[in-house]
Parts: sequence; structure tokens; C-alpha cells
Amino acid sequence: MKAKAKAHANIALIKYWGKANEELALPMNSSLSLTLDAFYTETEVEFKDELKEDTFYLDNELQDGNSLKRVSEFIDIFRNKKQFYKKAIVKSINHVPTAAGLASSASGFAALSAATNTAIGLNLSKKELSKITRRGSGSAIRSIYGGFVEWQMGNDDDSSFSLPIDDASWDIGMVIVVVNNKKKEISSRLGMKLTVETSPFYNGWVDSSKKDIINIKSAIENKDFIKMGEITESNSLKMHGTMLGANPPILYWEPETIMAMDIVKKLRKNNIPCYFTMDAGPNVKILCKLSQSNIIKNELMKVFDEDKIIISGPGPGIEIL
Ligand code: 2P0
Repeated sequence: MKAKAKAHANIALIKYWGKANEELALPMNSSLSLTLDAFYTETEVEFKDELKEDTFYLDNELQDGNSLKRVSEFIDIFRNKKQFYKKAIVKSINHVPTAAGLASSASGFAALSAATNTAIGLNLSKKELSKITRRGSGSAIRSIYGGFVEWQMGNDDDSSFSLPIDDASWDIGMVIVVVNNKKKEISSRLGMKLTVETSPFYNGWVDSSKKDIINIKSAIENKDFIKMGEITESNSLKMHGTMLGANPPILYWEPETIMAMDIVKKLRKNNIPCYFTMDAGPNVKILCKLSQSNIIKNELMKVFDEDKIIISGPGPGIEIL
């Protein structure tokens, strides 16, 4: 009745930004990510007879309110499936380099999902587990696997799952520039809902993402780094474009975000292929060849402090510890 699991964060190259069904967390488009080895969550779940309520510690701090509710309702999906109704104690630790501020619901819900699956004795396959994980947090579905992972959008609970595309063992890396680690003012959940409901650019974003995912999968299959990077950068800019069209408009960038983007463009002019992508925040993730990550870091260090620059290689999928 007790298990501990580890899951790594992932960064989307083709983004997920909007739900077609809120209750089941079905997305408006398929997405594709790279799992990273530098950021991970370890979570222990134990079901106990004597517990009256679920108990959740995040980074050794007892949680209540919405944070506890989300975890508890997520475990309910497993309890209902198994028809087993004991309460659980959950202890979760995010392993993120100091000051990174990249603690992620993706690694968090993927680790919780893997540990709960084993502790409750369901032993679901990764494919089945991915479907449940999606309902904790959409992006968590892609942290079930390592390397490049696709979340196939599907059109119902059964057809929306993730699958591994490629192990990314061909000199792939990311350099993360931590612009700031404050909690964002507009959560992803709210930001994407506002965008779907109000942005006149939203349909254009969805249509173009559907093309991007086909093209990036072919680039990955051909190990065509430049094509993969160009699609990644363009897809991220289009996602931020559709957000700018929302009412009220959403802009997650800060001046340093654009400074990092400019450094990436300058590196490319100097024949270092690398491409930026930004999520629901100002931090910049630079897709690069892992073997060139130190060259990129050195260039960034002319503007950013060293402790704000993190190099990561591809990471693995969920593991039971
Ligand atoms: C992604 N993001 O594909 C996109 C790009 C942020 C920008 O998935 O509501 O925390 O829990 O499904 O997964 C962040 O959204 O949202 C996200 P919910 P989630 O990585």
C-alpha cells in the first residue's frame, strides 16, 4: 500500500494551450515535448487504515486548500477504478536547481500518478496511466515517457494519451535561462481558457499547430535538428501571439526574455544552431545540441548570472524507486 516514484519535467516543442473538454482535460491540439533530466519530482504515496483524510506534504510543507484538493481528487480517480477507498499520505519533493523557479505540475502529477498506481495495486500500463495523468495536469501526460513524447489529442477519455517518439539520444539538449522565479499572475489553466474563449487568433493557432506536429515528427525521424528547431521556435511564438489576442491580453514575457531571444539569434548568425521556446512565464528554454550547450551558456553569461543558466540533457520517463 506504499510506493515511491520519480518523474522528470518536460518542455513542449509543440505547445498545448487550450482544452476542448475541461472535465476530461482533452486538448484542442496534439503536442510534443522533450523530457529533461535536470528537473524532477519524487513522490511517495501510502494508503493507511487510520487516516481520516488525505494528507499532502509538498517540499516538507503540509498543504491545504486547493493544493490538497487537486491531489485528493486526482487520487479519487484511482480509488474509484480500484473500488478501494482508504485515504493516503502523499509526500512530494521537487528537485529543481536553486532559484530555477521551474517547479512543474508536469513532473509532479506524473510522479503522483506512477506512485499511486503502484501503491493501490492497479498496475496499469503506461498508456492507461497516461490517460489518468492527463486529468491531474495536461502537460503531465508527456512526463510518463522519456525523450521526445507526443500527446495525441484524441476525442474522448480513451483516445487522448501519450506515447514515446524518440529517445533523443542524438546530441539534444536544452539551456534554460531563468528570467525570474516569481509565481505567475495568470495560471496556465486560466490563461488558456481566456485565450480559447476570447482570442480571434485562436483558430489560426490550432490549425497551424496541427501542421507543425506533423512536420516536427518528420524532422525528428530524420534527425533534422535545424528543421526541428525552426518549427519549435515558430510554434512558441504563435502560441504567445494567440495569447496577445485574448481579452484581457496575456503577455508572459519580460525585457530579459527578449534579451535572451536576441542572444539565440546572434548565436545562430555565428553558426551555432539553437532555438528558443517560452511557456506560460518569462523563462527562455533554448533547444540546442548538448555538445554546444557550454558555448551557449558562455554567451548568455555576458548578460545573465551563471546561477540563472541551467543545462539539461534529455531525461527518462517515470520510474518506481
Ligand atoms: C505545454 N503549457 O504544452 C504548455 C505550453 C504551458 C505553455 O501545459 O490546466 O499546467 O493543468 O492542463 O499542463 C501548462 O499547462 O495546464 C502547459 P492544465 P498545464 O507545456
